[in-house]
Amino acid sequence: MARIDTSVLRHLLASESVALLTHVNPDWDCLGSSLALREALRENGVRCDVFVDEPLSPRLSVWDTGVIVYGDFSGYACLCCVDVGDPSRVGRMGDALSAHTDTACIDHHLGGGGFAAVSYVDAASPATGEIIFDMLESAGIDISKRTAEYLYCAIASDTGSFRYCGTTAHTMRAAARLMELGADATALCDALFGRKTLRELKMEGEAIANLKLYADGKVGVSSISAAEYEKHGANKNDTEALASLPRDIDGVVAGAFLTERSPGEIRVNLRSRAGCSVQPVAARFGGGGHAYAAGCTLKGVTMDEAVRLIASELEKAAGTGRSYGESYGI
Ligand SMILES: [Mn+2]
Repeated sequence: MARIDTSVLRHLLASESVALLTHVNPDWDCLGSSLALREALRENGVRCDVFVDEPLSPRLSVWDTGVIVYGDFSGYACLCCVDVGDPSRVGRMGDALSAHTDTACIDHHLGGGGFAAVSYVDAASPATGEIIFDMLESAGIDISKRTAEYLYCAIASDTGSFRYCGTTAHTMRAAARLMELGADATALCDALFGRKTLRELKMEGEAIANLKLYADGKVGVSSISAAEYEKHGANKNDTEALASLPRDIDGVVAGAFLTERSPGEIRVNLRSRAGCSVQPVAARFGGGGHAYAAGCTLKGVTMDEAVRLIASELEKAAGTGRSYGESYGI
C-alpha cells in the first residue's frame, strides 16, 4: 500500500460537515474525486455535499451525481477544494471561500494548495483521484463499489486512459484495485470516452478546418469562434474533448485549442508532449495547470491576435520539445 500523508483526510473525517468545492468546467478527475470523497465521508458520518459553479456538462452525466449548483455552503464547517490549484478556479464560489477560515485542499496542480489552511498537493500524481484512493487506502477507509467507480473515472480520464507520462506502475495498481472493488473498466471507459454527439463531431470538423501548423510542424493551433458555436447551436461543452486535437498530430510537440467564450474573451487549452512544458506559457497569461496540460484565459483580444500570440509563445516552448517518436525512441 502506498504511504501517504492522511492528515487532510483525517481533518475532513473529524469535521461535523464538509463542502467539497470543484473547479469551473469540472472534468472527470475533479468530479469523480469529489464524489468519491463525498461517499467516503458520508459513509463515515460526515455531512458532505459537492458544489459546482455551473450545471454539469452532459458529458459528465454518467450518473445522477446529486451535486449542488452554486448553492449556499455557509452552513458547512469545512470547505475543501478538490483538484483546484488556485482559489480563482472555483468561480463565483471564490468570495465565500476566501472569507472562510476552516479550509482544505487536495490537489495535483503545480504550485497548488497554498491558499488553504490544510492541504495535500502532489504535482507528481497524474490524478487527484489517485491521491484520494491512496488516502482512503492508507487510512483504512472502506471503498464502496460506487466510490471505486468514481475514482476509476477520475484516474482514467486525467491519465488519458493511462497513456500520459504521469502514469506509473502505482497508478495501474490503483486502477486494478478499483476494478477488484467493483469498477467495470470497460463500461466506464465506454461511457466516458466511447461516445460523441453529432454536434460534437461537427465542432471537431470546424476545429480541423481552423487548424494551423507552425515551427516546421512542431506547433499546432486550432480555434472555435463564437460565430462557429452559434452556427451549430453548440456551446463549450460540445468542444471539451477537442483540447488535445492539435497536439495529437504527428510531429506536433505543443498544441493549443482556443475557444471564444464571449467577444474578446478567449479560453486557451494547452497540451504538449514529453520534454516540452506548456505550464509556463499558461502562467505567463495568469493561468496554470500541469507541465503537459495547462490553460489560461485571454481578455481584450481578437481570435486572430490570440492565435498569433499563443503560436509564438508555443514556438519558444517547443524549442526543446521532442515529437512522439523522438520521445519514446520508436
Ligand atoms: Mn486533475
